Amino acid sequence: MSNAQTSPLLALKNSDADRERIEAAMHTAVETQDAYLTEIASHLIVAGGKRLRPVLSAVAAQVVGAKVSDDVIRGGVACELVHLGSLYHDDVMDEADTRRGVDTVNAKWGNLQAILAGDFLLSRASEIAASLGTEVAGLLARTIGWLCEGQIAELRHTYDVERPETSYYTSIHGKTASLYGTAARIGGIVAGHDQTTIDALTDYGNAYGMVFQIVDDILDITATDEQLGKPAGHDMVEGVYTLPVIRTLTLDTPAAGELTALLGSALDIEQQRRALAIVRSSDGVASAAATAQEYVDRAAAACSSFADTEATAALIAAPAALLANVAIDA
Ligand code: GRG
Repeated sequence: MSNAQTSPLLALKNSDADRERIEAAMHTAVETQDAYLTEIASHLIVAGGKRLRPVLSAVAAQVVGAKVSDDVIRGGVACELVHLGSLYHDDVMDEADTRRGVDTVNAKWGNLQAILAGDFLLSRASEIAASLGTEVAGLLARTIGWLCEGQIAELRHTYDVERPETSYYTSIHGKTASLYGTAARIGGIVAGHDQTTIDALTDYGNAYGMVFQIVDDILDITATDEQLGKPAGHDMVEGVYTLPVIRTLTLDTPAAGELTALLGSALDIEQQRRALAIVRSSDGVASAAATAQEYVDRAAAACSSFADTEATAALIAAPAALLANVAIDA
């Protein structure tokens, strides 16, 4: 299950045409003289994906009514290639078999191919960023570092029932939000917006990314196996304790005590069912959703100085639409 299938960012008047340009630029970006490498590097592009990062770059370019230039599209594509490269590496680390409804690159070709093709995607992203100037090149390089930092922050606390919230925020800022912040910022820089608008777009992208990841983490607990396309509670079983779980663990209730005793190591099937039932019925889910709402508000506040355009309205609506996927019984 994806939490952004019906995003207002995908409903702008010229959105379909821009997405066709994004598709074409994605394929061009990974072409090489080696058909084998091109096939591996294209694998997840062909498989699908929402292309939300380049879409965000394009919408960011339009907040003052600017046309979406080819360079804005290429800047967004650089971000999407970083996203893809990180997925190639992530699937190796997780030994994942499927993604976007197809075999992962590691499952189909092997770990070595997946690592190298992931590196190749980062290389093509860097080349595009360099062609857009030193500011964009430096920003993309820094963002790749943030993704690694986010992933490390997560690894450091796997199976840690005392994982601090600060670790969770550092992790999701690095692994998810920073690339949205960068996609929006690159859209603003390449479109030639003023510095105040560029900074506000960055704040917006970061806040959007925080909502995206918190909602994803809540859905991992609350959605059904069918909706998710994988067993619910997968993160918790893998030892990745996300915000709803961290919040449940810190409650002063017997169920929280039981959860603390259960977690901390691998779970058998019965323990998985019980742990999931505890988190689902606790206040931790609503409390995590309330935090997501704070980021929705932050994203809207970041848009307060933008002109009253269709693009601005879509930016304001998008994070709230993400959170609406989480139905909380009050
Ligand atoms: C090599 C750049 C690099 C990083 C290494 C592996 C790693 C460190 C970071 C990966 C972190 C990671 C998997 C973050 C989650 C990203 C995320 C939000 C995925 C879901 O994105 P969607 O919904 O997916 O946009 P689609 O399939 O639509 O693109």
